[in-house]
Amino acid sequence: MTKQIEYEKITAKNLPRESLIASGHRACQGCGEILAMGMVMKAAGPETIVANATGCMEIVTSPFPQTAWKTPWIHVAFENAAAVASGIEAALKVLEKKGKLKKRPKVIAFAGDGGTADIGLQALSGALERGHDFLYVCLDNEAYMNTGIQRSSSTPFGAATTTSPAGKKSKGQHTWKKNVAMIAAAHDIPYVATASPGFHLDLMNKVRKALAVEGPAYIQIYSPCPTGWRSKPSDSITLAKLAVQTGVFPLFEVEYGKFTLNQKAKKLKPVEEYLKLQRRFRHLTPEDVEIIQKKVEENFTRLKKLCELE
Ligand SMILES: Cc1ncc(C[n+]2csc(CCOP(=O)(O)OP(=O)(O)O)c2C)c(N)n1
Ligand SMILES: [Mg+2]
Repeated sequence: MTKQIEYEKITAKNLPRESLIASGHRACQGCGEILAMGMVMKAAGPETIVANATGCMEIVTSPFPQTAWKTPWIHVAFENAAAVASGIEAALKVLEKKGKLKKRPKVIAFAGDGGTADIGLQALSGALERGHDFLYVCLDNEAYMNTGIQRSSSTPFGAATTTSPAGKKSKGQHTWKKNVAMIAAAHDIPYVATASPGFHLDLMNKVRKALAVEGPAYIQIYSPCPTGWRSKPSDSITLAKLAVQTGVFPLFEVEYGKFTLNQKAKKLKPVEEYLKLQRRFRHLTPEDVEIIQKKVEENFTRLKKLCELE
């Protein structure tokens, strides 16, 4: 039998009110990352130490000499959020052993998809394997947005970015999105999940579960980026829902190795509904859309099998 994670559940009635990231930060209108990060912090609460890799979120929340952070926060290099979080966690355990801490604070590492799927993957794998008690959150806006919309290995097939441009000889990104949540799950850690700010209660309860387990947890959060995706800022939440409903970014969790699908398994909406709201995909032909549709369905079927739904 799978172990049950005991945690304090968040419902619409007891939503945490305290915002731990102050308004006045420099995030773009409709930014999914800042929205998601705010939700994570509300669920985590003030007794939390944050290590934040270079990327949009570090830049927009800490323009010198100001900070939007109300918790202890450290800016770390592009590649080492997981390594720094490991060090903080190890130091906290020493202080606890020496009786110098009443209660051990939670440790959260935030990094973008570039900082996670590309340059920080080795540090992430090491931290998961060593078993540190921390939560790693990947804010996945599917490109290197901070430095000017360059493709990452988390950029989806067909998306135009500045380094995978669409034109006569190119259809944009020609590789499929790397699935880092599955890579994290392969480390056999206590908790892995995907989440979307379009489903805020699901997201916040996943954070609660991730912080309730002893050992490493990983959450990949889908984060719409109007600037990089060339979508309307007012469509960000619609996109955050459509990505899930079309199966492009399915919601699932892995608790002590057991996979669960966190959305209706029956009928997916056509991917076209999702693609057409973003100008990064506007060059795609109906044939290209069909290729993406097929791949999404294949991936979803594979996930349902892991969740023992097929
Ligand atoms: C070693 C190193 N290489 C490159 C950079 C430049 N750099 C800073 S942030 C960034 C992209 C961040 O992308 P991502 O992690 O996806 O976060 P986002 O900005 O999209 O939130 C790059 C390339 C750096 N800071 N350090
Ligand atoms: Mg990114």
